[in-house]
Amino acid sequence: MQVLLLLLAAAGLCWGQYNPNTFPKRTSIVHLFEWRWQDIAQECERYLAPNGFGGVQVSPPNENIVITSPNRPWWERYQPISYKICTRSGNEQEFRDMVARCNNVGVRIYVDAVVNHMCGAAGGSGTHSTCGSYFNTGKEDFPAVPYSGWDFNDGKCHTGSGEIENYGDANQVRNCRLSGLLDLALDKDYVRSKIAEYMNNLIDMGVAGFRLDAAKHMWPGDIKAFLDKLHNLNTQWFSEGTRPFIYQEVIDLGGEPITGSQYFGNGRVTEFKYGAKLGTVLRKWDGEKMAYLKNWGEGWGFVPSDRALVFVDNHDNQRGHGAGGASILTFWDARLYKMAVGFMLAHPYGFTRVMSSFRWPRRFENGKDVNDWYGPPSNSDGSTKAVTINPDTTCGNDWVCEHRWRQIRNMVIFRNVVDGEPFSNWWDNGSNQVAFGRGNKGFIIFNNDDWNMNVNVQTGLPSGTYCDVISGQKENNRCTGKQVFVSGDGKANFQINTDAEDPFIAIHVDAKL
Ligand code: QV4
Ligand code: CA
Repeated sequence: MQVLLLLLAAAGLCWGQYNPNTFPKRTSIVHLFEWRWQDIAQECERYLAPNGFGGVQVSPPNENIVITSPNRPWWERYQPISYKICTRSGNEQEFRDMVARCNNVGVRIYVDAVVNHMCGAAGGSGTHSTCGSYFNTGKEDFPAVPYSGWDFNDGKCHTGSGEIENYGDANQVRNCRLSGLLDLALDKDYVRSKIAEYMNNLIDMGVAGFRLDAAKHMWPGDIKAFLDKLHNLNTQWFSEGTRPFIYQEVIDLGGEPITGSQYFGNGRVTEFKYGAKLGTVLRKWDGEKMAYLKNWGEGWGFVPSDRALVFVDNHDNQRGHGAGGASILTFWDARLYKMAVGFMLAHPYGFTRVMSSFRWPRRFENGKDVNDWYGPPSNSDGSTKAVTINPDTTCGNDWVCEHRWRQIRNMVIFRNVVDGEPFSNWWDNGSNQVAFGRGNKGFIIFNNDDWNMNVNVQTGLPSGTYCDVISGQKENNRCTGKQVFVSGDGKANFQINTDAEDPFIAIHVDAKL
């Protein structure tokens, strides 16, 4: 029996909360930031499933405060009022419909769980919430949960302001208020039970896992206590005994007492060094160059691959919130961004999340984007606009839909094709021209130098003609973009000029003629 369990563990069949619970050979998820549930349901059916996406991270589905100054910022959704499924993205019935329809086409739903706190202390009292539930921040009263003054940390926080003042003090970070947000007393079994009840409600609807917002601000042991109360996933879509996937938002860029590794017992952690460093390398800041990416991953001081959730940018650092700073690449820097996402999806390290954003009127004053608060595209009554699809398959209504960009979508497919294959055949020119393969299934090559590239390198692939999936793809047994000829010895010639629309080429066995 023990031997059997060991074998099962070795085969990766029971890695519990670390396993994203995606369909086999669906290896990435996409964050559809601020999308409505009805749009996500359609996207699962018409785009995500056919293109091999494994799942969707959705914005917080629970009732939040309505903020009118500024006018409906995106961040109001990080200020919970209750655990009713009722937001600008839709109501509970729409949420249920989305979960079922996505699961039915093999696309999983991951919920952004905001459970460290309720709304800001200055929220006031009234029914200015997305479902009209009454609350009173002065009394710390949230009757729709219900939570009362007893359920918040307050007394456990020892800073003068009641705020987190020093990230060098782990007690403050966990027991004081983050940006004035009323901090829940997660050491109380009652609070843990309410959180578990909320998450179990979602699990029973069919969600596959959770992003734990602000996990750094919760004690790992408190998180474990509410996770231990969670149900197994719904057997309508998951096999018996499946645990929810857990990834915790812990910003660990080094130099603080709180580290990502303290949270490994609960699940994966977000590896924020990943996007910060990759952006620095591609921008060639701090003397970095792509040749140094040879030992990308743990070699760069990142958490172990099987504990990492990785991304180039997220909803915070794409607009200067959270961590990462100026090096973070986003859709605003499209050419470098596509290279970064391409590199991430080709590289075996971590479980990958693709960002999908909305456009906002970015405006810098003294180096800060004064419009960083802008909420999703919305109508005059505040309702979120639909994601419309243009004839060329891009999105309308100011939805950026990076996940639909050909280069990014095709690299999501690339990652699925090379799943399980080793990192192999690294090549570099000592500067910013680099290449690597994934066993004998795929190969990618970049030219981020200021001069043209013309090289013969070992791809590790079987001989034949391959379609580059960056400049085009394989359609009706022909290539719509560049072609690459791999000879009998596995070598191929690659030419990438500095004026190329995208200075990288990727080929894989499913795009072979
Ligand atoms: C303001 C003042 C405070 C004051 C308070 C008084 O700034 O000094 O104490 O009023 O009530 C918003 C406003 C912020 C405001 C606060 C409370 O920006 O000015 O405080 O609301 O009303 C998002 C946004 C925050 C936003 C928050 C809640 O990024 O700006 O705060 O939502 O609406 C750290 C954490 C990490 C966090 C990251 C941003 O370690 O966990 O900062 N990331 C996650 C989410 C993020 C979210 C939160 C956590 C909070 O990814 O989107 O913050 O849930 O690095
Ligand atoms: Ca806390």
